[in-house]
Amino acid sequence: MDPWKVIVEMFKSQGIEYVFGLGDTYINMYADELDGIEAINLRHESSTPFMAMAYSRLTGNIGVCSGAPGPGVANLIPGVLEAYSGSIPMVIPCLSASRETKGKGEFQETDQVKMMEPVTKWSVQVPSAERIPWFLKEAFKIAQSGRPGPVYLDIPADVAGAGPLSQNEDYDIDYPEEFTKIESFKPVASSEKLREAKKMIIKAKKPVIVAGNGAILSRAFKEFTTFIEENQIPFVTTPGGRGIYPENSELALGVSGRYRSEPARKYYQMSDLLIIVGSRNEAFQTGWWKHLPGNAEIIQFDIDLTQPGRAGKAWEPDLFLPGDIKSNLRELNNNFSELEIDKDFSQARLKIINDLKEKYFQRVKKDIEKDSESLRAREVIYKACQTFNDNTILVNENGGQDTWSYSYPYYQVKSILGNIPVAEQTCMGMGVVGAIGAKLTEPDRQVLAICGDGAFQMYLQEMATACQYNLGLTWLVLNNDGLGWIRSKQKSAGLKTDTTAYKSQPDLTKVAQAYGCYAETINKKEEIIPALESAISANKNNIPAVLNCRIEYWPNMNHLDDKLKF
Ligand SMILES: Cc1ncc(C[n+]2csc(CCOP(=O)(O)OP(=O)(O)O)c2C)c(N)n1
Ligand SMILES: [Mg+2]
Repeated sequence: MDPWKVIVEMFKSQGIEYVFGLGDTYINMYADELDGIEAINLRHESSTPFMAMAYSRLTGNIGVCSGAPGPGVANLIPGVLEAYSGSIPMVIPCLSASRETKGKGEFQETDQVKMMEPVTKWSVQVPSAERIPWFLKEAFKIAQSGRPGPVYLDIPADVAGAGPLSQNEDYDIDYPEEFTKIESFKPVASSEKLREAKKMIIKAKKPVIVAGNGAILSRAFKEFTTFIEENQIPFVTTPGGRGIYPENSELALGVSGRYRSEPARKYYQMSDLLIIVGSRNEAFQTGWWKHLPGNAEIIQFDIDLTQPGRAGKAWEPDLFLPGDIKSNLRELNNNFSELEIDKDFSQARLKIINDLKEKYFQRVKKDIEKDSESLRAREVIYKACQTFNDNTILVNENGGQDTWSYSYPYYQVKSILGNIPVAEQTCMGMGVVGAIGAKLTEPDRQVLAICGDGAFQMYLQEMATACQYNLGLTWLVLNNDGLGWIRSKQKSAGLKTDTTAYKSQPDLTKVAQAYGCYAETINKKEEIIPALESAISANKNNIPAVLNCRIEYWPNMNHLDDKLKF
């Protein structure tokens, strides 16, 4: 069997359904008709890791992307960096220049392994065709074990049987017949530690859970549900943890850290136990490590043994539960039934959060109903959340506009896996392109990407991909004619110049129509809901939609009002 066929067969053995790339080299996964696995051709290599990330988040499976030798591989870097920071299991097999002619001025020769090293868990060159199965098997293990992440496999042309001088003798290799799905290792904490955790939980009067991306990565949906419902513990999530449990539920308080809203801030600050489930306590999650409630003890669940205390001494957990989050929560739920929660405590804390939420929700409603001359981002997002159904997948993008799509209750993620966030590197384009990957993976769910005009224009060529594959998703473009987030930073730093305004801006509605999307401009509040409904109808007919929302110009972060004061 030729090496690429072996690679494709091995992907199939892992249940991988798609590979994302560009069909531009004469020997790779895209050159042949693939049987049982689909090669999705995008318009730019930089988009391919974002598609793979969305696929992986929604399925829990390995994402696969690739680029052509030299510049094609270089174009993968931003997205692979994003996947590395988001702990997304990915395998990236790419062709490289033949070793037979190394150093002689071989076409597109460059050190691709070194390029990928800082942004992957493992970056390695495959030395011979017959070792391909071994390297792929290792890649599957490494990508999924411990804290997951991307693996880069460099396959020189001579190894792939395409060297300019000779065909490699080992070109015809055997497919390992016995090859089956590789499961990642799921270690569990000791039962003493789990018992201690349960004791701390029942003793606490105002515990709060902070659920992060790690909870999603371990697919702990069922176990998390049982855990919070049986123990009646309110929860916040990091952006990465959104979609672990519905936010339109009694115990939800929205997003933590930079984006938290008033009820979350107030309850969190009075809490006596933080239960951190799969979060690295990064700057955004912790308000730059300032949000730690003075009287709280900390329990931290994480698969990665380097996490405890990583955010600083104050964040050193009182109890660290190493291991797979799903398995640890399952053990905690199934054992220690003699340690019962105190119903008086749980009722008291529910009353606190219900009161906080009720007051805050009334303010939000008034804010939304307020008359305004200009179109406000928060109002568009609030109405989008009401108009799209509860099972919608919200895909976030980086930029000032995300202030509102992360803000509870302006947008509430109402379903399990109802959100694809950008990872901690917040690479612009992740959301714009990730949304296409989401719709491809989940064709029966509505997909809504909320993005700025800056991020949208970085990747708008992928509208063609969405049209080509008949993917009915909606991009809600919050268009403020420039890089609003940077603008606000420049203004608050007292800079006199504004280098962020787009003084020449195409009509994004016409651009989208030219690509084949349904598109509409929204200028006024009355236009919001009819436009959203038209987009949803277009999506039902497998037509992607772009809503070009001409939102107010905001020169500084005052548009956040008191909601985000820490
Ligand atoms: C690839 C990349 N380049 C630059 C940045 C820095 N950055 C963060 S937000 C932003 C502006 C985003 O503009 P837009 O998408 O229009 O959203 P807005 O802030 O206007 O709401 C920039 C340049 C980034 N996060 N990613
Ligand atoms: Mg903008």
